[in-house]
Amino acid sequence: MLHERYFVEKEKQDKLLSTKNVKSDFYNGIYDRYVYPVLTREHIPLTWRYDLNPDTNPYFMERLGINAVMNSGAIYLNGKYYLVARIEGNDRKSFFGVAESDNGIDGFKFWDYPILLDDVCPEETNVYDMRLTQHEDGYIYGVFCSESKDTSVNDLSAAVAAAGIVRTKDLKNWERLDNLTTLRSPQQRNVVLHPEFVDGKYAFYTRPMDDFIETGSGGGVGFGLCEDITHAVIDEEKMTSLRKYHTITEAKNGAGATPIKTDKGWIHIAHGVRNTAAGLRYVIYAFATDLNDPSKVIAEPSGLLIGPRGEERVGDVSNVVFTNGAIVNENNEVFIYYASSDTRMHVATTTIDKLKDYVFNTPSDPGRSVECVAQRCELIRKNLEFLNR
Ligand code: M1P
Repeated sequence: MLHERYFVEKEKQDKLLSTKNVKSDFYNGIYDRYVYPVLTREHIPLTWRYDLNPDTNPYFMERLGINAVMNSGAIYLNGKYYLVARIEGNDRKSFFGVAESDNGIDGFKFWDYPILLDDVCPEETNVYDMRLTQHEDGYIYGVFCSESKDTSVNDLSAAVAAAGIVRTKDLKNWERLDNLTTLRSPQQRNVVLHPEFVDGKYAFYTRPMDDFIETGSGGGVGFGLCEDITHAVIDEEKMTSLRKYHTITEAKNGAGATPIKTDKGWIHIAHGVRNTAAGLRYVIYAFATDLNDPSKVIAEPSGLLIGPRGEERVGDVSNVVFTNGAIVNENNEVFIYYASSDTRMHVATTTIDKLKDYVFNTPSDPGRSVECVAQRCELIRKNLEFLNR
């Protein structure tokens, strides 16, 4: 017999999973925000957390609790919206689970089991933030952060970040490939596989780092090519979207969702980080690269696209929004999935036309207050002229 509390918790969860999402009253003309998160720790199946047998769990306690559901890769397959979520247990270890929805904005439900990766890296302690790429070679690739203890220094919290690579055709059977090696960068995080071959090679957006937290000399989002995805080695990394002084990317930045192909260029939705007296602030920004040379930035709207607002500002790591997945459906609707404060997942929706208009027609950052005011005055002048015509 099941514990009576099981039925209470099950009913609460069923209600949560069947709650219809609604657009919030936020407006900027670029995208819509939604009132409810699409995934939270309360979405995790009870079978993943409780021992349902009253003989071994008479108090119906959570035996393996979940702390957060966040940074999710996203893919659209056969009319369904899939998130490969980063799920963090109470034990601080993250892992991946597939959640599926019919419409991309609500009803996300986890499959019966999380993803059990092949245990090929004995030193690997933690895995997180998978980016999914439907590659033209026919596979779906997942590129994620593979974190290990840094045993070269006498510091218990020192870690090394590398890019792990898996591939699948159905999100069910995953083949683990060698971790990416970047010959010029000691650490990597926020690595994304480009969906098409470039010069006949696999192309990765990288994030060169000297250290686990600090990017050090790493100047921004990098780009490199490799011949063999099963033993991926990148020799040269050139820079794409740069970190810049007194901008949203001053402290660091990193590739986010797999780039979206449009007739005007590849649209990238990435994250930028700056330091504040209250700690690091993570926001989401966008830029475009050349269709024939996806490393070449051709448009970079000024400032942030999505910043943490309201309840999004508070969580395990407050003042953070972070994306590693977006979906474009057959109607050219765009679903940008983002986590807030390393705690829960949200969606913002827009269209390819709006995203192109935003990326290619929003002025870029002139870099100095005086020039920014001049830029704004010019907008005001044209508006007043228009209003008084
Ligand atoms: O805590 C905020 C984010 O920090 C990291 O991003 P970055 O490598 O740019 O510092 C990531 O670990 C990410 O998971 C996390 O959301």
